[in-house]
Amino acid sequence: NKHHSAVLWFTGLSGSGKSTVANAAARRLFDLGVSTYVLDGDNVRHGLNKDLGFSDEARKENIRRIGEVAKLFVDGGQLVFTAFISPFREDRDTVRALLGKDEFIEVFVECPIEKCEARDPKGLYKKARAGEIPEFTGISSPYEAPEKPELIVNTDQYSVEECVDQIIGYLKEKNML
Ligand code: GGZ
Repeated sequence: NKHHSAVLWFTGLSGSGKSTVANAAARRLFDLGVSTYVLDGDNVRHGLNKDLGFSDEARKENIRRIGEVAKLFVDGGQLVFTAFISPFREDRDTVRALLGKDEFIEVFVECPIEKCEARDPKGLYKKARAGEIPEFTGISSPYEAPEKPELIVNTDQYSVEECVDQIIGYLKEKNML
């Protein structure tokens, strides 16, 4: 079960499917005998980063800390998935620079905002439209799509399992599995 340690850094809008695809990929890798760890809002924003909100500065600090934690996991030999909006290109590039070459794999979880808004699994877009959530990504706070991500998975056109296939395919192609 040799694999190269790295972080697969998912970025995309709320409701684009980052956590869903990351968890499905982790599950598939587990079945292949590869241990992974998924960092997402459930285990980071509710714990380590529960002091942070959603201002630009708070998001920057959120991503900085997640980058540092991801680096620790990578140093420990893990394949780690992170699933955060990470809306700012500069903050993602700072994490990229923190990690070694080939250790940071930026995965753009692409989905049109109209589709994310139609899914609205937590009713947050509805609240944001009603002005009940200030600074909501894609509505009243920016999202800067990656310019040169290592990988793009489109959750509008492909199923979760097809997106996982693309991720596993990438890792195999790079001899990481
Ligand atoms: C965006 C928000 C906001 C605002 C709460 N803007 O769909 P979700 O619920 O589960 O994912 C979103 C999550 C975003 O947290 P991240 O840590 O990924 O964001 S960032 O990387 O920008 O720091 C959403 C919920 O938190 N949420 N308020 N204003 N998403």
